[in-house]
Formats: sequence, structure tokens, C-alpha cells
Amino acid sequence: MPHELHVTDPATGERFETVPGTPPDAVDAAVHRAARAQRGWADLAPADRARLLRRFADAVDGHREELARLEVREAGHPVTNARWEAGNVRDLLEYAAGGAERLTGRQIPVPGGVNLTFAEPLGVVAVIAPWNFPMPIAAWGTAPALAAGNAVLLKPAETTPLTALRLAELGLAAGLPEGLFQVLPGAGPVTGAALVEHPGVAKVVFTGSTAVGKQIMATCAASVKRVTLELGGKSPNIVFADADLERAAATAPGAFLDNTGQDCCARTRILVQRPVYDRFLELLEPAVHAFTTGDPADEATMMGPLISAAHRERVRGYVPEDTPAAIRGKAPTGDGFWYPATVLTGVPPDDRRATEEIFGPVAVVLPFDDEDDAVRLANATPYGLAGSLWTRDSARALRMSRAVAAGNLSVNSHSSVRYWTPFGGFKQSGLGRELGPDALAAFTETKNVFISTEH
Ligand code: TXE
Repeated sequence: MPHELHVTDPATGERFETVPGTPPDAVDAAVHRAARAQRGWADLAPADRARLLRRFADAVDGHREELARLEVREAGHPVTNARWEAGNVRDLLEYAAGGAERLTGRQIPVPGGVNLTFAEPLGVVAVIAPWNFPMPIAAWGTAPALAAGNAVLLKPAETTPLTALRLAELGLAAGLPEGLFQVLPGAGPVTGAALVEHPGVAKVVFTGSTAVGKQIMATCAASVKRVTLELGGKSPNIVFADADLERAAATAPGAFLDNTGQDCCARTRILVQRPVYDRFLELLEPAVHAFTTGDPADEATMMGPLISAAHRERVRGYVPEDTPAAIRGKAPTGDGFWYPATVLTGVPPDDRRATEEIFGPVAVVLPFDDEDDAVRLANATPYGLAGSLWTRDSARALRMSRAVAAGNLSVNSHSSVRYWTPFGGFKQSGLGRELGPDALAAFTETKNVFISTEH
């Protein structure tokens, strides 16, 4: 059954483009085309693969503003963020190109012969991307997979197919072989499911909800298909009484409002040590109000709308806009999927607003007594993606870094993502790691070969 995707501007609610979805038989044809292209690609000298990936990176760089504007239109991201996102795709392609050149096997001494290992590409990789960071997350899977000699079939989210389609055009124009990197827009349960189930797909890289991630992992288990999962989060921002409180409060809004809270690393549980709890809230209030919300095309905008009307309903399901709040920012009214920055206090730590991923600009502030209490609260969710620790005591920072069960922690900072450091989740936040020096290893299979020298 053919299906269509309607692309809507989240800032105005206007539908401005319709994209045909990819039915299962077209997925099948795409897998076969990708498999053919992959064989030639894997046979290229690594330096030649790297050269083409660098050309692709240059093409992205040359179209950075166009890609950023497309992201503003279909995802509602502030234009300054969208430019960073397009730049991140370029950086990833360049970094992966270097990885292609350094990918080698090993020779391991054994008696009676020679033992070699080969880093073999997997074949055809499916990258299923979400709508919250459509370009970067697509590239996190695509760039290292291509660099390691694989073909990639990218399925963007229903709401954000346009930047992905443009990236595929740029890749082709930069000289990537036809069929090697294809974008298959479509509904998750149709196009996504067909990719996950296809026997010709060797690996699925999925970023999205924990519920769909579990389903995909179960389907992959049937054929032991490789899988990398980046799922949700409910990350803590832990502020100790000995912290630089001004800095902690000034930066806390960005850590849960950036991308309108639609960020798997969003620090939406702000844990504050009791003696500085009131003071922290006093400092937080003006910082939340300073987080300008409005037209994403405006250079000064820091927060745009939510992605869709349906998603806003989901956020409202947790926190209706008339819920009493300790701090509530201002958002535009009228058309567009607007929702104001919201800070809740007095929420019990086991309340679903304090434990489940809302994926909107909502944070809860919870008091704690000491390190043990902070660790207990920090770890009291099924998630373990990210977290921040604010303290001037470096021994405490290290103790806490070891005790908090999360894949990405930052001390006196909120940064969790750099393309050259590893990223991924503990517990139900995911499986495997992306980015960083080992990113290519997730797209190869180690083959061990022993050659006897006896006669
Ligand atoms: O996610 P889905 P949704 C979380 C966040 C959000 C919630 C729901 O809490 O509110 O998930 O968002 C594809 N087989 N995150 O509904 O459905 C789908 O088409 C194969 C966190 O948008 O998981 C899209 O491309 N694919 C997150 C992708 O999966 C399927 C980012 C993600 O969509 C499929 C996004 C299926 N059966 C949401 N069903 C993060 N980790 O950053 C759907 N898809």
C-alpha cells in the first residue's frame, strides 16, 4: 500500500510538502541495489573511500545554509542550532574518512603459521533515524558505516524526511556510487519494519523510543542481526552546595530547553543539595526567562516549537499548561506547536514526571541531602544516558562519576556529544556506542585467518 508523509512547519502548523513513503517491495529493491554497490565500495582502496567521503563532506559544507534552513522549516530548530547540525554532518564525514584510512587488521604470532585478522564490512546497514536531530543522528550511523565499507539505507522519521533526502542527493553528486547511500522515507511500522526484517540487512542502527528499540532488538534477535540502539533518557543535573551556583543556574536552562527539550540527553531532573535549593531556584528563574522562545528563523531565538501537534499532546499529557509551576517561560500563542519552558517543584521523586521521558521543555527540581542520596535519586530510573555534576571538589566529582550509572557524564558542564568521543547509554538508554575513535568497529566483523606454513 503506498503511503504519504506530510511535512509540516512546526512553527506555523502549515503543511508544505508531501513525500511518498517507501513500500516494502521498494525496500526489497533498495536492499538489492545497495548490496551490489557495497561490493564495489568495499573493494576500493581505503584512501579512495576516504577521498569520496571528504568530497561528500565538502558538498555538505557548501550547502550548509540550505540544509540548515531546511531543518528550520521541517523540524522548527533555531537557525543557529541548525547550522551547527549541518556542520556536525560535515565533521562526521571528515572524521569517518580518516577512520577509513586507519582501519587495519592485525598479525598475531602463532606457532606453525601466520595469523591474520581482517576488519570485514558487514554489508548493508539500515539507519533508522528520529526527528529530534534529523541530520546529525542520521550521520552518526551513516558516516562510519560507509567509511568501514558498508552500504547504508537511511530511513528518516516521518516528520523530517527532507534534510535526509537532500543529503543523499549531495552524496551522489559528490561521487558516491549509485545505490550505496539511499534514503527511504516512510512510516516506521511499514518502511522501518521492512528494513529491520529484511534478510539482506546485516545491521540496524536505531535511535528513537525505548519501546520501538525493544521491538527492533527482538526482531533482530530472530536472525542474530547486529543492532545498535540509542534510546531515551531522563538525565540528572546534580548540583552540590559547593558548586559555582551562578554558573550551574545560568547553564541549567540550556541543558533541558535546548531543542525544546526534545533531546535524549536533556538534563530534566535537576537535583539540588538542600542548603542551596532555594538560592538555586532564585538564580534559575531569570535564566529560564532569558531563554528566548519564538520564530526559529530568527537569529536570536534559543527555543523553537515542539515537532508536532501530536507530540505537544504527549507533553501536555504529562504537564498541562495550567499546571502550577515554580517557573514558567513565555512561548508564542496561536498557530505552531508552542509549549512554554516549565520548571516544576514539589514533585515526588517517583512521580512519572520525575522518572519518565517527557521530551519537552519541562524539568523537575528535587532536593537531596548528601552524595548517597544524590546517587540513589540519579539512578532511580530505567534510563542511563547522560548527566551533569556540579561541584568544586574534584574527588567528589570522580566518586560521583563512577557511581552514576550513565554513559555520558559532564562535570561542571552539560556537554555530552562530541563526534570524536564515544556516546551511548547504560541500562534501557541503549546498546552499543556511536561516535569516537571506535565508531568504525561497530560496522565491521573481525575475521581471524590462520595460514599454516608447514609442509
Ligand atoms: O519515536 P519512534 P517517536 C522518544 C521520546 C519521544 C518518544 C516517541 O520520548 O517522545 O520517543 O517518539 C521509526 N520499526 N524519542 O514516536 O516511534 C520511526 O519511523 C522500525 C527519543 O517519534 O521510536 C522513526 O524513524 N522503525 C529519541 C524512528 O523509528 C520504526 C528520539 C523513531 O520513532 C518502527 C525520538 C518500527 N516498528 C524519540 N516504529 C532519542 N533517543 O533521542 C517507528 N519506527
